[in-house]
Amino acid sequence: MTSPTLFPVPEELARTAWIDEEKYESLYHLSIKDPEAFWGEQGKLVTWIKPFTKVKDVDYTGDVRIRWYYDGTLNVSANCIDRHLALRADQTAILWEGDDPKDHKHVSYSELHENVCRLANVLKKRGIKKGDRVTIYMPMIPEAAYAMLACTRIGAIHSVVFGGFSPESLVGRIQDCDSNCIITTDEGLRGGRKIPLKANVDEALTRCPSVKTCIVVKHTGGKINWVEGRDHWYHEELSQVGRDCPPVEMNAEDPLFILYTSGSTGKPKGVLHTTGGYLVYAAMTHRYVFDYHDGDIYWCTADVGWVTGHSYILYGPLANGATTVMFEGVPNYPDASRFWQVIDKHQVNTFYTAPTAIRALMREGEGPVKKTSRQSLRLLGSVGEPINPEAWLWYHRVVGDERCPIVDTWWQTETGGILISPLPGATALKPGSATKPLFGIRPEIVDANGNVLDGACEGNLCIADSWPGQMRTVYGDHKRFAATYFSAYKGKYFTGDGCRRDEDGYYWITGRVDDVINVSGHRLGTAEVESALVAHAKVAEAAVVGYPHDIKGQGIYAYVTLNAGEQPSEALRKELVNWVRKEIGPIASPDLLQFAPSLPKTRSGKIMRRILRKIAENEYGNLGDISTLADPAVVKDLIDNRMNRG
Ligand code: 6R9
Repeated sequence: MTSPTLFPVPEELARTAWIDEEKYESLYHLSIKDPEAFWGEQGKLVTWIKPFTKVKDVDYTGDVRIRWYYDGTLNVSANCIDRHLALRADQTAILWEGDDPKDHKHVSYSELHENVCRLANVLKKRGIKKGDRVTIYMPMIPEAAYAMLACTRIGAIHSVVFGGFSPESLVGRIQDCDSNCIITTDEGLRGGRKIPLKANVDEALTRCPSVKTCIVVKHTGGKINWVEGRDHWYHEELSQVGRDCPPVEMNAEDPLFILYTSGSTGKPKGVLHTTGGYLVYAAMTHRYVFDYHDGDIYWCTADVGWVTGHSYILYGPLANGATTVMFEGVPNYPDASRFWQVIDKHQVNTFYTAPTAIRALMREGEGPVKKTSRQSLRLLGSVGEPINPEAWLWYHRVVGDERCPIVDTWWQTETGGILISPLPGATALKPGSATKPLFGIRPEIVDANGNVLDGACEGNLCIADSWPGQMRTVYGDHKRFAATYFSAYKGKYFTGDGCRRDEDGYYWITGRVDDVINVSGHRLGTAEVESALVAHAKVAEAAVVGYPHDIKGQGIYAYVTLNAGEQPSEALRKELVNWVRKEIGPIASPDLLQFAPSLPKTRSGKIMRRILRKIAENEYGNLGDISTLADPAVVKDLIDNRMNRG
């Protein structure tokens, strides 16, 4: 394979960035040779109540134990707010841009402080204590950030559930962590459409008796149902408490938040992050990867319902005293120029988004981009899925006017922060490659037998040693944690991703190697979609696979076998797609749904997904070995009736 064009580090950045090439090499070397010394030093990025004397205690074998800075104490909200007040009380902490281009709001660090303290007092008044789980189900409004930070102030563990998830999904996430309080909003707004958040909560709570308190932010003013005694208006509650709330002293290893994410099984896992290591890692990576300097206006377009929103809208930027933009809307409302208009309006310097958004906007041509200035931009970022070189080049040339480096950041909910990414002042770029590991990160590429491969190679991506932002457990199921991540390759963290390393030591993520698919940058387990389908009364069996999709990266392809006596029809196809949408949420709606009289199985009854994937990809000429199939005739029917003929 010929090496693609290298995009060198812009000269000015090499001079001004926190990390240049030489520094990257020497610090990386040190971080691997002496992790205790390196991470001990980085630990100073946060303010400790009681400084740590112990840095690291990690064992990837047996039960798996991961502890960082574990005799130190701190408070996350004090680090994200209070410690900045002396210098930045009036600086904008959160720059909110509404769904409607007419709406925006600057929240200063002192306003953030007051709002967070008041809400923390409300939670205390409602009986929420350290260690309690608080579910947050909100749109992208500043109150979502207040809610998260208020939890951290009193030591409650937040579990943010993406506003696009259904009542059913909300129930699962509330019950799994037994949360006793939920914070929500009357309605969300996206692209001019209303999202009935409170109505979804009402539906979910009929099955969640653990939740005694529901705090409701008035956002659209839409009509909602009210349960006396359980529901409380946010604004009324806030006005009844004081603005003084001392931060609670937390151990570095006290839980900070749970975030549910999809895996290979039907039930999402509660990824648990803890206080000290997570914050150090979020702060360090935000500072170096985005080369964050005082005064920069930084915009990450993710939703706080995903880990990117946690680490790179909220915790990383605020720990660094940044101005972080929070956007309620969508890229194409009111039109396809919105992102670029917001960049001009707020003079954004750093812009961090997902490949799926870039591909969708690319389809609209250069016009909507070129009618804006974008002169304030200095750095672009990408996250969530592999970025194809075409989209990378367009992003670089059209959006960044060939002036702005692109940091393609690879990481996961489990990793807490970015692990593989260019540093803008240090790394020459190759379109489509996440380039090099960050400090302290030891990627290893292993073959199916667990042999570690050298030099240029391709295989499964593992990480050989821990870093402070790593998840600590699956909430309530430590066995599952050890089994999911540490059993495939002994003594290593297995990421679930495939990866290639080239002759220059650059990493190229090739996508998931397990039954997880990535739809528009959102992670979904195929098993989750299958469980939703078989829950429908007319469905006997279902198999779900991903297939290449121009905009979404991967689309969802479902094969459905109906119960005896049921007839396939267009109406039923629609009904099933809507059913999944209702069971999980819009992001899980199958793009293509094929009725299959039966599924290809081995004689022992295992569905042969490899074959289903090939047919979904329209690559049916190359099915490989099908001699183990119980009934080869099944395959012919699947091919004849395939849905993807593109
Ligand atoms: C942060 C986030 C994690 C999965 C991950 C991988 C894919 C994320 C990527 C990328 C290639 C990148 N992924 N960033 N693949 N290049 N820059 O997205 O977390 O939602 O847990 O997804 O996303 O497959 O394993 P999460």
